[in-house]
Amino acid sequence: MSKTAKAERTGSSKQKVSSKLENRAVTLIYCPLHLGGPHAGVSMGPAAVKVARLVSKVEALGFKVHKQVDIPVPDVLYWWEKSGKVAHCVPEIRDVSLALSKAVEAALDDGTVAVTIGGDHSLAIGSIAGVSNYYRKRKEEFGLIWYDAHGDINTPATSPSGNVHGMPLAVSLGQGDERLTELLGFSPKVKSKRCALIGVRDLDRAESELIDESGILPFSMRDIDEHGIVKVTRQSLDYAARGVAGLHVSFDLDVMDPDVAPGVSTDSRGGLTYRESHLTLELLADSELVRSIDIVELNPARDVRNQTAELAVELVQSALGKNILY
Ligand SMILES: [Mn+2]
Repeated sequence: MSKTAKAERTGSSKQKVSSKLENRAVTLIYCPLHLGGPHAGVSMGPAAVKVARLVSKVEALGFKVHKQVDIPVPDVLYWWEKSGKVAHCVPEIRDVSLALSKAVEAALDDGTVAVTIGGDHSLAIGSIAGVSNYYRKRKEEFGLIWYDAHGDINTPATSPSGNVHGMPLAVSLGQGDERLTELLGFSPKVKSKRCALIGVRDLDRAESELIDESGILPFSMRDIDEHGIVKVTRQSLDYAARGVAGLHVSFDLDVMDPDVAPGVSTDSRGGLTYRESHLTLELLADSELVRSIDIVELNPARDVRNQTAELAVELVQSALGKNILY
């Protein structure tokens, strides 16, 4: 491509990311929450992502790192037997969720993109609460795109394990333990008509029914195999992001195939490839609506040479609009 053509396409020969973000700055929020399941290794996720040079990789895109925030998590290891009808560690997860919600809301108030690094997926209860409160104050709507091998839509009544990291989507939709759904004093945090779920392939018995009843738009791996990740991503945007002021991306690394992302707590074969994962986030970035991102379930205790942490950093870059050619 000629230099002129390149400049016309990009507006500037140096530009590497989408241009419409008013303030090209991010707030990096580290939330080593491990109480949503029995996989304590997720508490090392933020440390592994720091080792993988998250800050400099984000700065290399031309973003300023406005602030880095560490969310305190109780330094305890719980061991529990599987038991039905009871959600584990709810008071502790509620406290962490409250602190995280404030940090995410403040990041958005500051005009920055809020990037939360986990930690297990129960942290999305807090991040989405913060996002929701931000748009609520402004009387604006937001959309949610949730990437996961699992449904994360269990309630204490349906969960076979009682692990809260299997419940955060349900909580955000207003279903489940009231101590969590009523965080910040309102519920639901997101409307089901503004939610898409991408990559599911491993559902508990009741979950497919819950998904069906919920009104969210789900795409299984079979849908992605049959129609391709581009079509699935565009349909998700059409459903969740039409007319919204911003988009929250909740990315569980277990949506990827374990061959590519081995360092997760609950891996499941047959997931997204390396390129599908990047491409779907690049397409979201093209919408220029991404204002907040969770990267969760990174478990360095199960990783190989920190490759999943490095991948997590690359995925943040794609979600922030890193382009390969221009
Ligand atoms: Mn999940």
